[in-house]
Amino acid sequence: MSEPKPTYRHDYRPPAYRVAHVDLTFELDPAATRVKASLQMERHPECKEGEPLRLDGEQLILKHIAIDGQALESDEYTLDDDGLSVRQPPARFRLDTEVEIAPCDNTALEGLYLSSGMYCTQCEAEGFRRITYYPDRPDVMATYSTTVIGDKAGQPVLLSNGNPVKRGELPDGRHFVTWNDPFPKPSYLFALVAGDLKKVEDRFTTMSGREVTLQIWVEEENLGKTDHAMASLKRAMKWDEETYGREYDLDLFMIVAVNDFNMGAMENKGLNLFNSAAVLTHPDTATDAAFQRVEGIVAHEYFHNWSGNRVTCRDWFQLSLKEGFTVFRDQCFSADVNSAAVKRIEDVAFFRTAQFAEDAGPTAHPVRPDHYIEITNFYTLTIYEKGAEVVRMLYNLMGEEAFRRGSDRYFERFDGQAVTIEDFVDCMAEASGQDLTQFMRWYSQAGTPEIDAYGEYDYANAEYHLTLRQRTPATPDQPEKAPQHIPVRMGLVGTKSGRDLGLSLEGESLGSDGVIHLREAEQTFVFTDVPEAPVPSLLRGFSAPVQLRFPYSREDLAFLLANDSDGFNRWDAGQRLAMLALDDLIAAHRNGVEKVMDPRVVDAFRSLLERGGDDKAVLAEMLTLPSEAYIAEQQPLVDVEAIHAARTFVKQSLAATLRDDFLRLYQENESDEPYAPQPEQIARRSLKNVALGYLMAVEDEEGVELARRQFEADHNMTDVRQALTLLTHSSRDDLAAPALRSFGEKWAHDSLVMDQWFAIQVTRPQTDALDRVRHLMAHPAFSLKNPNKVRALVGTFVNQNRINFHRADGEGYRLLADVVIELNRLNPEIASRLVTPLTRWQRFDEPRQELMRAELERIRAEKLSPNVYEVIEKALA
Ligand code: B3K
Ligand code: ZN
Repeated sequence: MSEPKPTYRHDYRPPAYRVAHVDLTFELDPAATRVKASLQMERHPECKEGEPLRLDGEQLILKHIAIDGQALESDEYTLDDDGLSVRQPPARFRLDTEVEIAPCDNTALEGLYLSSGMYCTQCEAEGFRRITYYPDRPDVMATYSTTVIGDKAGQPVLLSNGNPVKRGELPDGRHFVTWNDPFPKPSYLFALVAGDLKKVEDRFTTMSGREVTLQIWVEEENLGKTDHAMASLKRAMKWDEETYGREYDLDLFMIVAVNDFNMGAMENKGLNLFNSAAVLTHPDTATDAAFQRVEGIVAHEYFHNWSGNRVTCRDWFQLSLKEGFTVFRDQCFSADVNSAAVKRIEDVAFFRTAQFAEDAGPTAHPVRPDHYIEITNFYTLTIYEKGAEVVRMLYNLMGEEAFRRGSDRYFERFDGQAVTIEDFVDCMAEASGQDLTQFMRWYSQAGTPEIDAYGEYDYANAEYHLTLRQRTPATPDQPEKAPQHIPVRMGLVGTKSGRDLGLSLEGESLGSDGVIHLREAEQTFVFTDVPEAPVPSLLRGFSAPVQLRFPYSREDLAFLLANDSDGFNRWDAGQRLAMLALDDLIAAHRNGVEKVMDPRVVDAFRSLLERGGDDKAVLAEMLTLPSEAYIAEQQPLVDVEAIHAARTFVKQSLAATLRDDFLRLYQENESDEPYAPQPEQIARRSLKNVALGYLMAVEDEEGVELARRQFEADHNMTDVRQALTLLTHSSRDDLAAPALRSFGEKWAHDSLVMDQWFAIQVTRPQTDALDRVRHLMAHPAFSLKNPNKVRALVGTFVNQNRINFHRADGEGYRLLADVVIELNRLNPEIASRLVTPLTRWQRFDEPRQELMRAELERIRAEKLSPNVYEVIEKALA
């Protein structure tokens, strides 16, 4: 394989030829599907005559090519590995091609492939070129008419985008359906599904009174697992009408559940394809977290119909235009229909762990990258989650009403077009009258800005002086950074009153939202009329995606944890307080000194447990210690063992001291009412299960008995999974082994539950975890070809079992490299994602660095896909 070449954003040129309309015909066959494409094309008026026509195409066998009905001579076009060029097409013409493809050999799961015997497609970003020759780029938008021909017995259901317009019988037991999609779309939104599927149907009346049919298509045995997705879809449709004024546009909206899928789901026009894990739920098989994830993903894909499909991206560098905005939209939706404070806490906890790590590692890139080798590698936390944080900052800068005006403007002005991030931000600037020039740096500069803050109370003048200094560390390709425009939402909490003091900045009231704007490298803000000494509450609600440090004392943090009016910052104060104690314990562990628990942390937790009145869901979050991954992210050099030991010590100390409180909490939140995925129930279950986690941390007889009983009671998957996890992660193998066995037998038929069974076992802290991974990889329910299995078993182990993945003997690294090497051949997209933990080698001690690099080198020696090649080269640069 020759070295893959990067694509640069600055090389963008508009397409020379446009496609007005496409007619597709598929004659399905596992090994030899025939695809006929008829493209109505025309040369762009600004393009010169004689400009060659370039079409993308990969792994296609060309059977026929004609222009305006005239077969092309072999000297009129050239074929190569990535496509074909037609020498001198006319200004306006019809191009007909026929190709053969082999869905049964497609293990990359891009293009047309088979999943559990069913035909399905994944075209974003560049999968359509594996289906037919086409200008496979998002700025070519066409209407589609698609005829699918299949076997009546094997594929009774034949689906594509839009509305079905014709169906009929064919000889030899075959039949066909023709679908028409009247909305011009880029090729990445094309979809086809054919198989033996059953549907659940519902209806939705849009705000203008149109009736839309909603269908969820699944394998027969999953018919009982669609209620929640359907209810979520209807909620999302309503929410988008109310919040953004956006209504659905076709008469039919379909969701299909697919077992083999590279990511969560895909927003194909009118025909969303979903990883079955992202759509199927049942109280017996899915946890509360899974119910909430399904709701969020269903909404996300639905919201794309406007933010992505009606208005799409000009090129893939603009990916965050649709993804950042749509994640922001789904986050707001979930916040509105569940506990808003908990949603924010969960999102930020994840963001600060995973996106911060990405931003600090060798694959760091801006929200709008400048170049890529393989675009599939850029479906990242930076494009999605940081992109969403950037949109959230715009929302907060502008306020709800101006933001809505800006989004209306964006959708109206660019409907049916493929546009850029500037187009979006321009609409926001026009709607708000704000100058967003400096703000645009959020899209171009990689790396997480670090703010060092300090404050002083001037008693004599009743002033508080707050100085903020920002700096963004160097990232690959970007040694120098300019200051960002950072909105810092804040309050000053009076130490006497425990209340927010009014904020006047140099005499002027800061208004109710309390946002200060940091634009310079260093700025001092002087607050006047501050009647008492305050503790500053900074970056409320995580108002910007930055790392903020302030020299809080533990007393300050305990004070904020008790008094801050901002729920998010109360939680954050607790996390900071725990972090200070953890830092001491990590040092003690490294120095071989006896560990002593900080009583201030115990007191703070005790107050939380005793004060009552808190939202249960938020309380559960406040009682949860920072994860090992987050703690690691905060350390200059990661000492995996010290982190594990310190965190375990804190958990056990809290459990031992506050045992009775946790027991009471557990009992108070037990319930046998029938399961419902409702916020109050979810809150109660999470609080009860957090309490059980503490009780099991010390493994006293009563805690163990509660876990055993909770498992046996078999009330719902949330409770069963937590009980089984705690037993499996405890020293009580006498109880864990039979529980795992009976669970595994009971659910052997349910692939999604078996994924959980894998994940529970491979997160065990005991030293046998790695052997279990190797052992389970031979289990009949495991397959390297199924991305969910790979994620559940290998992904969970390498990302969530840090102590065992980072074993000093390097066996964890070896296991990962072995899997990546195999997957590089089978499914490059999954392989390059899975390898991530190895790319973070700089963060560890010398011996581990060497072991990790050696595995990266071993991978590099293989014949690599562009996906894995790009990541490995960056990691070893
Ligand atoms: N747009 C898809 C992601 C496609 C990834 C392709 N490798 C799902 C989503 O963000 O909604
Ligand atoms: Zn998306």
